Amino acid sequence: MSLPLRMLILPASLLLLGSGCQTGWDDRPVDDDDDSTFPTDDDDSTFPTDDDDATSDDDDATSDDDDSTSDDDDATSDDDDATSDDDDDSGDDDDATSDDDDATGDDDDSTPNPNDGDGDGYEGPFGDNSDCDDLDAAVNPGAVEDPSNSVDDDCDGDIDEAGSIDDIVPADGIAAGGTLVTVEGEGFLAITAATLGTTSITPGSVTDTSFTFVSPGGPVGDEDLEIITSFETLTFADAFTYTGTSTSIDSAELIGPATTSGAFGAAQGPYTASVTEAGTTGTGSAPSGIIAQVGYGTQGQLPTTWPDYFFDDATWSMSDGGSDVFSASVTPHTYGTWMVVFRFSDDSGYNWLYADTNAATALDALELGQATVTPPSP
Ligand SMILES: [Ca+2]
Ligand SMILES: [Ca+2]
Ligand SMILES: [Ca+2]
Ligand SMILES: [Ca+2]
Repeated sequence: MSLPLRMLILPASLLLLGSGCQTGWDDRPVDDDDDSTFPTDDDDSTFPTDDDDATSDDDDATSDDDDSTSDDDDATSDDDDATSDDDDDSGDDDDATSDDDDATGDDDDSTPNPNDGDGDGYEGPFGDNSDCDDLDAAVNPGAVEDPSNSVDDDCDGDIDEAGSIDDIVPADGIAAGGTLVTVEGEGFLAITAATLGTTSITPGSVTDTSFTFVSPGGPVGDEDLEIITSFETLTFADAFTYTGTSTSIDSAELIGPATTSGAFGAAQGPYTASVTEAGTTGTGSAPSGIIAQVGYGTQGQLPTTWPDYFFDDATWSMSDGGSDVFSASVTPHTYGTWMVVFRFSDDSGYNWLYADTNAATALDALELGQATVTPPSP
C-alpha cells in the first residue's frame, strides 16, 4: 500500500521545484551533490571544499569558508576568508594578525599586553613602568587616591595624599555668569558634587589635578568654591568674584593704539588708558586704591556682557592733569583678532568702569582696540 502513495507525492515535489526555474534546466541553482537535503547542506564527495547552495552559510565539514560572500559562516571561531577583516558576529577578533579588524571600537584580539601584568591598561617594569603596582589592577595612574588605605593608588609617588584646591583661573567674571573657569589642585577624580556659593556647578574636563566649570552667575561679590569627593570636602574661600559696573569712578578712556598685530605668543602694545576720579587721580604718583587692568575678548563682544574676557594688571605710567595714565601689553592666547579694553576699579575689583576710546558715550565695540595674532607663514 505504501508504494503507490510515494509515487503520488514525488511528481508533486518535482512540479514545485520546476515552478521556480522558468528558463530551463541550465539556469537552475547548481546542486552538485544531488541529495535530497538540497539546498541546505553540501555533502558531495567530488568537491568537498566548495559550498554549492545559494544560502550564505558554509555547509561542509572543513573549516574554511567557501562561499563568495565576505562573512565567515562556519561554527568555528576562526575567520576563514582571505581578507584581513573579522567577519563573524561574535565580539572577538579571529585572525592571526595583532590588529583588531571589526567595526566596533573595542580591541578584542586575544593577545594580552605581556608588559601589563594585572591587565589594568598600564605597563609594569618590563614596559613603560607607568604602573607602580603591576600586580594590582586597582593601582595605576588613572586610579583615584584613597587617602585612608596606606597605598599610593594613583602612582604619583605620594601615599594617601589629601585632595586640595590650589588655584582658580580666572578668579572673577561678570555677575551674569557664563565664565569658563579652570580649577587646579588634586583629587578631583573623586568629585561627587560641587558648588559655587550656594549654586551647584557641573565639573567638566575632570582630571586628578584640574577641572573646569561655567560660572552660574550671582550677586556682585565673592563666592566660596566647595567640592565634595568620595573621601572629603574641600573648600576654597572667596574663590570667585562676580563683578559689576563701577559708578564711583568719574571717567576712563582708552588712548590707543587702535590696532596692533603680532605673531603668536608676542606681546602687543603697550595699550594705554586714562582714569579720572576727583580727589584720587592726578597727584603725580600712582592713585591710591585704583586697580587698572587691560583685557582682550571676542571680536564684537563687550566685556560687560561677554563672560570670557581675559584680564591682566596694567601699570601706572604718569599723571596727566587730573587723570592718571596706565599701560599694559596684551598677549592673546590664540590666533585671531581680539577686542582690547581697559578697566578700572576703586573697590578692590568688585565693580569696574570699562574704557573705550570715547569716554563721553556708552561702551561700544567699535571704539575698542583690536589686537590681531597673525597666523604663521605657510
Ligand atoms: Ca598594569
Ligand atoms: Ca596596577
Ligand atoms: Ca598618590
Ligand atoms: Ca591611598
